[in-house]
Amino acid sequence: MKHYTSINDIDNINSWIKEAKEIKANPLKNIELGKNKTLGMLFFNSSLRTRLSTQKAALNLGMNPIVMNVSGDAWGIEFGDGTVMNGNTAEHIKEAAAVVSQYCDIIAVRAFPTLTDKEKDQSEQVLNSFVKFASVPVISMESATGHPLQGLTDAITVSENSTKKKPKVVLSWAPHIKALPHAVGNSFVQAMQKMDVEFVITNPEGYNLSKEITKDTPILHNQKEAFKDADFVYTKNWSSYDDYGKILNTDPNWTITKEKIGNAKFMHCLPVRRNVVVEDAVLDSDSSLVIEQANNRTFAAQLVLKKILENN
Ligand code: AN0
Ligand code: CP
Repeated sequence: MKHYTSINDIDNINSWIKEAKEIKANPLKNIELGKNKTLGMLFFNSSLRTRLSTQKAALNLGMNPIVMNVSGDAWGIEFGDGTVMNGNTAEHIKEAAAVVSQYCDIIAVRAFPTLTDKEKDQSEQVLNSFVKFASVPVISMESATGHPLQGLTDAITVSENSTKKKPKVVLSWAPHIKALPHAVGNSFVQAMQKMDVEFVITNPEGYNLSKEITKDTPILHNQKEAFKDADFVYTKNWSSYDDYGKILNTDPNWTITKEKIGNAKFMHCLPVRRNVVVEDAVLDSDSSLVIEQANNRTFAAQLVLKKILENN
């Protein structure tokens, strides 16, 4: 594996989960592996978990992380080919990626979708331009259509907390006041499709994720029916995919409550809006895995960095 930009880059999810658990049990075992190697982390968008856990993962491997908020702090980057650059962008990705590649052994990028231009978002222009023009491996820290570090984390967390051979996992849409990306939902779907779980998705009409992602996974528009006998309820808001980037529904009947999920474990990637997406009683209960889930971000990132360091 040269780059890690999608859940599709995971060749064997069970062996990856096993290795991540070994890293979690002994996080400093490979402290020499990344000695004198630099991880460059470029953020086009906000972050708390990804920014800190990925640095922590690099430090656990003996790497030196360097971090930049690209939006605002760097020159505006042009991604268009052949553009006459007399507008707001001052530097082309061809130079920017080549330059950063000289300072860094691995480049990690966070670049959210526009949610207004479906074609542009589907083309993953920012992430793919780094892959194309950087001379070193590239890691996605959430791109327009995927959040593979989160999806790997979620697979690890489900595996750690399973008491059954084949647990029932439900991905439920929940309301939100802002139009959010599909990336977390997409990567979670792809991760669960690789695992030995009974997996269903529930969302209102008009909110189906891309068919190219959901494939044959059942989609129920009745949340109550979907939650029946669930062992894990993973919640995330996303904007409409078909009516691209639009908010069609903020129905509070979709908010996650203790009553609805019963004994199921609750998962969310965070950040989460309390009492909009999920009520306090769920987050403040023993059923919530969200803090441990965020902890596992470090070990997922560390596994990905380790594999790239070993293979390049
Ligand atoms: C982002 C999203 O929904 O993709 C990041 C989640 C990790 N969330 C928000 O913008 C609130
Ligand atoms: N879950 C997640 O990626 O969180 P941040 O946006 O804070 O990095």
